[in-house]
Amino acid sequence: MMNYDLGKGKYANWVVSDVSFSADTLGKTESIMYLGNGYMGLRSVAEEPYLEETRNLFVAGTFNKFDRNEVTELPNIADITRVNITIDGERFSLEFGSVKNYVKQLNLKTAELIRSFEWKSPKGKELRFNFRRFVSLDNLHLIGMKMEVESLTHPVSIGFDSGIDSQMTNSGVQHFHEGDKRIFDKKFIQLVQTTTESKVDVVLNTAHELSVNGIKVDVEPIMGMDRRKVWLQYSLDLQPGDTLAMEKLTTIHTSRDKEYAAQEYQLELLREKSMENLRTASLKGYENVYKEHVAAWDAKVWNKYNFTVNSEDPFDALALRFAIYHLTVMTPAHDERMGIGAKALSGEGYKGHSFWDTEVFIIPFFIYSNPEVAKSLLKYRYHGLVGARKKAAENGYEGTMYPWEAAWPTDGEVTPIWGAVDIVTGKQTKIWSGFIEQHITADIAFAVWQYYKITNDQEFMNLYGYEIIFDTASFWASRLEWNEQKQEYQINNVVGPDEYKEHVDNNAFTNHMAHFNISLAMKYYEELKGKNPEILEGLESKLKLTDSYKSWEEKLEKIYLPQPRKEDMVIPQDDTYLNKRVIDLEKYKNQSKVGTLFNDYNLEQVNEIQVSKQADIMILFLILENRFSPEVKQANFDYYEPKTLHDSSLSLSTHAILANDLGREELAYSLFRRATEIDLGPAMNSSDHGVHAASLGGIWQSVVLGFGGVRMVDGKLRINPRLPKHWKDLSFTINWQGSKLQLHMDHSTLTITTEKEVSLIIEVFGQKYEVTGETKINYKKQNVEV
Ligand code: IFM
Repeated sequence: MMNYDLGKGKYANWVVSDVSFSADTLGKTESIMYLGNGYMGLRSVAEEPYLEETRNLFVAGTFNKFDRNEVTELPNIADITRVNITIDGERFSLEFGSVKNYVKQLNLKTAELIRSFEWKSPKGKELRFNFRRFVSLDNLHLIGMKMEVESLTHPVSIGFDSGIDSQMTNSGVQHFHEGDKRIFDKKFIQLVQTTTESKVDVVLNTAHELSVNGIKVDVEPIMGMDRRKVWLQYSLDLQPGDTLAMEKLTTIHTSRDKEYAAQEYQLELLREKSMENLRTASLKGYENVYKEHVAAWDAKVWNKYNFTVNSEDPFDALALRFAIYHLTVMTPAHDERMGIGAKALSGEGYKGHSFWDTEVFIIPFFIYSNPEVAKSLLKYRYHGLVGARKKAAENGYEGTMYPWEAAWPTDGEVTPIWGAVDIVTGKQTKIWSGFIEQHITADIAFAVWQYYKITNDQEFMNLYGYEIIFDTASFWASRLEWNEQKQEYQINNVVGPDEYKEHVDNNAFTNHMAHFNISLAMKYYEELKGKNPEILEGLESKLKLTDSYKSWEEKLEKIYLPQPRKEDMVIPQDDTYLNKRVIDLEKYKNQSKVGTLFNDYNLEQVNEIQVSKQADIMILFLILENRFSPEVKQANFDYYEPKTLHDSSLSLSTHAILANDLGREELAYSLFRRATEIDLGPAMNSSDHGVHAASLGGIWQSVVLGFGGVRMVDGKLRINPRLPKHWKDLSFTINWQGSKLQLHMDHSTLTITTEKEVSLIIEVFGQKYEVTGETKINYKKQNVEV
């Protein structure tokens, strides 16, 4: 059972806890409490094994394709977390004996996993266990684990074996060749494994330190080796009151590590280097490397972003911290060749692939809070031009057609073709997104534009940004279909953001975004022609820009952009949506688990009903907000919100922001709360395959773009705060065009503090202000965006 208020004193609202052990619902805390640093992600599985556990360790970017019928995925690296413990020769497990005071918790501030309880063995011997674990943010290759066992009532003999186990699979798929295993000096263990197709070498090293009552003990271990496994077995006796402490430090390095992109790689050297890293960490000792990790979290995360949410309900602050924790651990900020997985690095779900989730839901956090990381994520898409151009060519288009799901940048499209069972035919449902969910190409161009406008990073644009925007525009120009009868360009046979509508014509989101993409390319082409023609010359041979421009110019004004209907201002989501059957959705709107519609209908039938899986037009209203009037937003929110089941985790936060913009404060807050509960809520199975990365970005968006009202509109900063009634105030730091702004807002005053000598213009509820130093603005809230 989850609990969110166990953190006390300086850790108040920093601790996520599970206070009762259940061997049947392990997935929840394994996922939401997973540890990571962007280089790797370690699921928070118990040390002792359970049948229903999912023991995962992923290293970003190490993709491997098992065979030609599968798509590439992040392989499950060897496990170092399992410890087989015996007490007087009997296996320790919480499924035997009895347990008291069980608490498993993630401290978000220190990024530490702690599990503690008292256990009475079936023979009546009582022991106290305390496990700690961290994945270092200071040394990206390092994992620390500590186990303390105190004998409470009897003399006991405790035994455990622990090492490196590469018998791991991804749901049965073994991605590795077995490599060398070795134990040095009966202490330092090394195991090498190599992926079967991509040939990535992974080297793991581990070592243990034992102490009793704080005094180091040298216990001679028994060495063990088996197929894909190497370990040390220790045993020792404890008297009542004695505490055994075992500290285990592990390092992981791979041939994918960034330095080997630029320098020669040799496995032997990697083995030495990774072992050296472990020896250095071991010399420092567990507590010291842990302290360095905590200091890194303070410096790189908490003190940098400076968030405070002052709410009558402390959960709100915890939920935002939880989101920021996850946004940090999911992001491979160290390597621009890697993107963010839709399930982060927390589970096998979506195979570690990146979707539009990054550009539309996650990148805004980094653009405003840590632009260097946003740049790295956009460079990942720049490197992905290779795969995206391949996809365009394979489909008969020009330019850059980004894959719906992306893995290694050169891979191109990696969306699997077959998915869940069709409840009518019993066959697998075809996943059309990889073929026809195409809006991602414009979403990426949009993200580049947003990054540029918020950071002013001209160098990025010159080197990468313009090329992405031009070449994506060329894709759209070649993708448009001329309708002779209507004398307009259309985009037919797509899946829009709402994935319950397949093979639709003129999805409003897709058409508007394509139009935006082409008009942006034209604007920059014209701007560069005047100001910086060398950039255009540089791109001319690669992109045939002169011809492209002609085609953009010829087509732009003739693109069909779905418009509000006269009678009720509703914009058709696509050509047929508004003519489909309307059914009573109450039962599905009130569901406690997503996707219950599929208990009654298959996807083909859902396609014929006015029901949406997720926000579609509402995202358009959020990201291209000044294309639509407040009245149109209102009318469409009223029409589509009741038809949107929020069966995708990418939905609630967008509707929360729109509801808040429209002055529906209570609805906005309740949608926000539901968004926070996607991973944090009481449902014990919803995160089994991993956390919902986009939704975590959405939580930040709801707070900063929604309640905080921070938006970039046409390159200008607008701040229209609308805090929930029970929030006293909100503060955080953002970056705006190269300088840091500290924002503090309550229900009537917005305080902006700029860096020294910085002066800028911002708009607050329709009024322009020049701000410099500390500026207080008393504002009067308006309900609908002006
Ligand atoms: O990108 C999303 C999509 O919008 C809905 N299905 C899940 C994908 C990955 O999160």
